[in-house]
Amino acid sequence: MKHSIINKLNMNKWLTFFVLFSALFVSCTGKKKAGSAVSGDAAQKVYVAPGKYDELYLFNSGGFSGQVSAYGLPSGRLLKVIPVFSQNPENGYGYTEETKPMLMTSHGFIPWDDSHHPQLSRVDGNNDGRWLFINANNTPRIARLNLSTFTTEEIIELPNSGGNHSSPFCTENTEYVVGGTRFSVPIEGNLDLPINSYKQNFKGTLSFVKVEKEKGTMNLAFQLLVPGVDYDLARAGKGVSHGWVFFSCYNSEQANTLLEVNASQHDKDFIMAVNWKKAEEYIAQGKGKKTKAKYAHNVYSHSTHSATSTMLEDVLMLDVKELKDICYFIPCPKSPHGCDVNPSGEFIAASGKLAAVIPVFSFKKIQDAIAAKAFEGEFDGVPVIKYEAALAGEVEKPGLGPLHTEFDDKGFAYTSMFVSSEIVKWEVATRKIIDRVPTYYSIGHLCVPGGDNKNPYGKYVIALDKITKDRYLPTGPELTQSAQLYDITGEKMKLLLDFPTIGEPHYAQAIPAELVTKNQIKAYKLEENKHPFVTKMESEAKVVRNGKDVHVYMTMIRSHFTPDNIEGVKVGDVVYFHVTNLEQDWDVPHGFAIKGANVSELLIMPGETQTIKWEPKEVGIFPFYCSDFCSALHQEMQGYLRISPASSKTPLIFGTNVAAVEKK
Ligand code: RUQ
Ligand code: CUA
Repeated sequence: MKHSIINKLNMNKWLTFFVLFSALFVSCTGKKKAGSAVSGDAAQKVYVAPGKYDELYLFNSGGFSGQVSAYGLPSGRLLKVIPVFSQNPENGYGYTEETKPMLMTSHGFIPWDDSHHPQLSRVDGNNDGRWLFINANNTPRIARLNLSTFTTEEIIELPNSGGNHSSPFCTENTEYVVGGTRFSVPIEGNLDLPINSYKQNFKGTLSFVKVEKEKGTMNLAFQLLVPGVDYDLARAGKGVSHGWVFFSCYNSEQANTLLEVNASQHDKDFIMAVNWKKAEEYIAQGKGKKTKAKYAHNVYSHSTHSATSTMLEDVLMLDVKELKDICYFIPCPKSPHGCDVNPSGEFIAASGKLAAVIPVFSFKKIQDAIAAKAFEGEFDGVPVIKYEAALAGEVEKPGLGPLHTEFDDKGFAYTSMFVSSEIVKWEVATRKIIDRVPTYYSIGHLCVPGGDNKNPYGKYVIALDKITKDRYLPTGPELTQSAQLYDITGEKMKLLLDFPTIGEPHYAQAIPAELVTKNQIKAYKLEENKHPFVTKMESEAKVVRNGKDVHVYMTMIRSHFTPDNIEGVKVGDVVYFHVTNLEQDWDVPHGFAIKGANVSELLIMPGETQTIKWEPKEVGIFPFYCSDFCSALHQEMQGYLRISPASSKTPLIFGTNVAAVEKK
C-alpha cells in the first residue's frame, strides 16, 4: 500500500547520502579539539559558590539504566538518581517487599527497562513542578514521579503496544499523558502471523492516559488503533492547537526487515495530527470498543509506604479508520524524529533525520486543509493532507541529521543536528538561520528549560550528546555520555560547560528550582505511617513467629536497632525484617544490611517502614548493621541474629540491652 506522493529515492542518491552520513559521523567525532570553543567568562557563568543552590533542576533520562537523574544547573552537579524502571540496590527499590509491586507487569516481575523521555507536568501550558513522567521503552509503561519526594509513585503498563517510544507527552493541562507505539505489531485476534505480513496485519496504537488533577493518578482512558508504521516522538498542541497532539512517524514503507535501508526509501514519511478532543467526544458517546487487554497498574502509597499492583483487563479502543475525523497524516521529509510545537502552538517543526530541510507546519493551515479536504489521498484509511497545504515554510540548509527542536522565550528555535554535530538557532517567524554552534559530539536531543512550554524559561540550551571521545579521561571501552550547557541569552550561543551524565541522555527537561523546592517533603510523619508492620516505639518492637515465617518488627534511631539481638530463628525459616526509621529530622536515613541476604540493603527514610525477606540457609551468628553514616556512633549501630539448626528448640528471644536477651 503506497500513497501517491511517496516516490522512491533513487538508490544511488541514497547510497551517496549514506556515505556522506558515515563520513560526517567520523569527522565530527574524531577531529575537533576538546575545549576549543569556550569563551572567557564561561567559568563565572556556571560557578555556583559552595553553599549556594543552583538556579534550575535538570531531569535527565537514564536510557538503558531505566532511571532518572536530577542535576543542578548551571553547575551540572548530580543531585540524585531516582529509581524508576530498574531495581536499585542502593536504596532497595525493586528489592523490598514494599516496592517489588512497582515492577510488576503483565509479563511478571521485570527488573529493568530503557527510559527515554522525561516530561514535566504542566498547567496552562507551563510546568508546575509537581510530577515528572517518563516512558519505559521496552516493556511499554509510563511512570509518574512525585517531585515533592523525588520518588516513583506510579507505573502504568500500556497494552497493545510493541514498544513505548513516542511517550510520554503531556497535554496542555496534563489532562493526558500520551504514548505511541514504536513497533507496530498484530493487535487483536490471531497474533501468530508471519512477520512479512506486516502490511496487512500490523497496527499501531496511541494510548491516552488520563491524569487525575489533584493526586496525579493515571488510568488508561482509551487507545486509538492507527496504521502500522513506527511512531517515534510527539508533542501535544497548546494555545491555538490545544486539543491536538502531533506524532512523528517513520517507516511509512511498512518494512519489517533491514529498516536502515528499507525504511529510508520514501522521500517523505509523516507527521500524524490527532484530535484528542474529538476522540474524547467519541468515547463519551460510547463509541469506544471494549477490547481485551492485560496490563499492570502499580501505585505506591506514602501512607502505607507500600505499593500495590493491580492487573487490568480491558481498554476502550477507537479505530481511526472508521472514525475519520480523529487522525490526519501530513507528509514530512524524511524519517522524522522530533515533532515539536512552538510556544504559541501555531507551528510544528519536524526534524527528519535524513531530510535536507526542517519543515515547519502551520496549525491554522492544517485546519484549513482539513476543512477544504485538501487531501492527496489516504494512507491505510487515514486522510493525507497535501504537504504544501499544511506547510508554513522550510528552514533551508539547516545542517545534517536534524533531530529535535526546542524553543526559547524570544521567538527562536534550536534544532539539534546529529550528523553535523551542532545546534542550529533559527527564527520561528522567518525560519531564517541565526547561529550555529558545534557540539562535542553527536548531539541527540537538546533541552531549553521550559522549551516545550507556552512561556519558555530560556537562558540556556543543553545539548545531550551521544559521544564524548577526547572530552573526558578514558574509562576503558565504554566512555561516559555527556551534556553540554550553552548560554543563549545573546544572539550567539556560547558553550559554558561539559558534564557527564548517569545513563544515556536521550532527553531531559529543566525547570526553575523554586517550583520544585517549595513542595519538598523533609520527613514522613511517623504518626501517619499506616504500614501494616510499622513499629512506632521501641517498646513495641517484637519478633513474631507464624509457622516458618518470622516477622521482625524493628526500629532504628541514632544509633541503635531495637531489637539488636535475636535468637530462636532456624534454618528453613523465612525472616521478614520490617524496619521502621523513628527519626523525624530531614536527611537522617538509616540503612539495614544483613550478611548473606540475597537482596539489597534497605535505606529507610525518617518515618518510613521497609521490609526485606531473608532466608537463612546455615547455622551461625549473622551480624547486621546500618549502612548509612548517621552519627558519630554509626559504626556502633549493629546487631546479631542467631540461626540454629532446623530441629533446635532455641526459644525465640529478642531485645536491645535488656533482660529479654537472657534465656527466659
Ligand atoms: S530518543 S536520542 Cu531521540 Cu528516545 Cu533517544
Ligand atoms: Cu544509622 Cu548509621
